[in-house]
Amino acid sequence: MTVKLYHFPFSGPSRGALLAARSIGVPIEIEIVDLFKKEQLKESFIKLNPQHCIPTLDDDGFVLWESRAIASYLADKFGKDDLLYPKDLKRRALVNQRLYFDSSSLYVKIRAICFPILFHGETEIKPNLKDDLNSTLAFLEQFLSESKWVAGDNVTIADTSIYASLSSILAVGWDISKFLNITRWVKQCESLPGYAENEEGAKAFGEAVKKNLKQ
Ligand SMILES: N[C@@H](CCC(=O)N[C@@H](CS)C(=O)NCC(=O)O)C(=O)O
Repeated sequence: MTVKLYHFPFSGPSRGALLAARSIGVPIEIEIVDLFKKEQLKESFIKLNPQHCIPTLDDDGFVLWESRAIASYLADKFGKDDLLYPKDLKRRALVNQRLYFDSSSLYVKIRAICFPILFHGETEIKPNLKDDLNSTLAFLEQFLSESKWVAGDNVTIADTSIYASLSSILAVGWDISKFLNITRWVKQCESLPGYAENEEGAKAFGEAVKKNLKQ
């Protein structure tokens, strides 16, 4: 039985889970849950995931949500080796730290900028939110000044998660030119399996945000 992912390409977390799955190489059956049509509130979906968020994974009846938990599970279960999600205690802890950095800081700052513009009629990015994101990006810049990828010398699920988040704001046109290591890493991420698929969703997201921004 294939693994099923309830997915919406607009969503950074959803793309993060899928980008991880593409690097892992596990075949995925995708079912689109259109958040604009509120399909996540259908009874059948709420039965599956009472928190009604995407991404949601269904692996032969084992249902899991939270994009980074999905990426970790898939890497542990289907990874050909442990490069993407190391078994070594300290290397794994570093990947986890970067994953938590994404979920509790980077993605949160990006969402704080984009959601009011997408859904609440804002037409400008507030300067404090801009500074907030750039301060967080400065930490990412520091991580990347110490290693080729965000958690060491090879790609891990921290890269796929963080790249899926960052690509959303890059598609809005965020200037990262002063972050030389992030710029280098973003270029490296073009080699990730599923990169084009992620870009497509990020682009749609970016266009929707830009459409509501005052020129
Ligand atoms: N921390 C979660 C965030 C998931 C999330 O917020 N998903 C949003 C789309 S970006 C969603 O499904 N919203 C619809 C809802 O909650 O009803 C993850 O990483 O998976």
